[in-house]
Amino acid sequence: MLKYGHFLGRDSSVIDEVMAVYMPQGRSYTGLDQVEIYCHGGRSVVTAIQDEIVAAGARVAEPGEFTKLAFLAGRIDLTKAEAVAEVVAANTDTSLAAARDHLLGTYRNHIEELRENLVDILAEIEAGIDYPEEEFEAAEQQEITSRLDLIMQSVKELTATYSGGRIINEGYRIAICGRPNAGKSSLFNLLLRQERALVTATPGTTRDYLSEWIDLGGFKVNIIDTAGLRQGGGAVERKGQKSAQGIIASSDMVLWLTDISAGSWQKLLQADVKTLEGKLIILVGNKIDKKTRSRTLNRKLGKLGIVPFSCKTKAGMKTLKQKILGRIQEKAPDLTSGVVVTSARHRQKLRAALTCLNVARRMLRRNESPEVTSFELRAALTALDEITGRIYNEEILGKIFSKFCIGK
Ligand SMILES: Nc1nc2c(ncn2[C@@H]2O[C@H](COP(=O)(O)OP(=O)(O)OP(=O)(O)O)[C@@H](O)[C@H]2O)c(=O)[nH]1
Ligand SMILES: [Mg+2]
Repeated sequence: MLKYGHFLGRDSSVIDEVMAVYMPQGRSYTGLDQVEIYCHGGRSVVTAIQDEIVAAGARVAEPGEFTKLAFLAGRIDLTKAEAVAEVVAANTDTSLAAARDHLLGTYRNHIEELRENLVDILAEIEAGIDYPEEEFEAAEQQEITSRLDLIMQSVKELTATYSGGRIINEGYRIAICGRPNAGKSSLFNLLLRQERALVTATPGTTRDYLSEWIDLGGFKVNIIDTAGLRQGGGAVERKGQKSAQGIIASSDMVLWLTDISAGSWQKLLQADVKTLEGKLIILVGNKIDKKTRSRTLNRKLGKLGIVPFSCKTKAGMKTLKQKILGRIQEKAPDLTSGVVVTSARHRQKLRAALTCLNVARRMLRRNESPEVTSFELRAALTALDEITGRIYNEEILGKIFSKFCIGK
């Protein structure tokens, strides 16, 4: 029952007009007896009420403590607890959708199913240890191996979703690169819809890189404006170029800008592209507005896979955005299945499980040492249980919940 009343201080003065609710043990978020007080939202009123409560003997909760209590009370598993933090941190539609699926338990159920299948196999192997006179027949061994294969396949597939899951959680990194004066900072500002980077006609304007976040079609994208790459330049510019190389290496995609109004741009581009081998690149032919007879040029650029573009007139913006989005979507996971690994911690545990399963499978195939097989299967089981929190220790919990904000 939600009650209305006044919150009184120690000196009986009214601090605020509030509503309060009592949730009994077992029927609250934490699973414990819980009271919630709804006051006005101002900073000083909240602090005043908090001070009174603390003076009466309470203490302020640590980051994530409410969710940690819910986990310890067995109300939610670790994947759901972590999903709470993901939901709070989600700042695009896709990251929210992934977090919500984790919260709803589809992901947990998938891991639990793998676990159950693993437990079944383990039981049969351990029965073999206890009754060594009943050796596995070839057919039986074959059957267990193929069941193990299915589990391993699932673990592999799940681990593979992380490359897309990481995009959802940490964002997609796009470096804007090219020769000096190509218009990189102009494009950066356009994508950001804000005059963030300095734009001048002098080549070598950008030295230090600039990094900002944008939402592109529901994806969290980190765009980085870099120093133009060329031979020479002063010491500062050279340092900027060095950092640009590092940014290219760590980015998921490179937007390579070329000033197609400059002479011999094609030759330069050919040489530049060679240095980017192995990277996902989108070539942008900037300053198309400076060219007359742009139709023939457009066709030529199209043949070379270059997006005709102008920062000045914004021509080509739609095509460019669609092209970028298409590339992101190729990598992004299908969220409808709800089983996407977005956490580096989970991926690490899945990899650990896979390593153990590999050893176990080898032993099983050779019909060797059921003790070792069982040991490895148990280790794999532990790794899965550490994802859901069937097995945990204070260190794991500390790491997970310290990332939460206070009050969650
Ligand atoms: N006509 C025309 N000029 C452009 C276009 N894009 C950029 N410019 C001009 O080109 C010059 C360089 O633009 P910037 O955005 O500073 O180029 P940058 O690649 O960041 O240059 P650095 O930081 O020096 O490497 C500026 O004078 C811009 O106004 C375009 O599409 N058309
Ligand atoms: Mg610049």
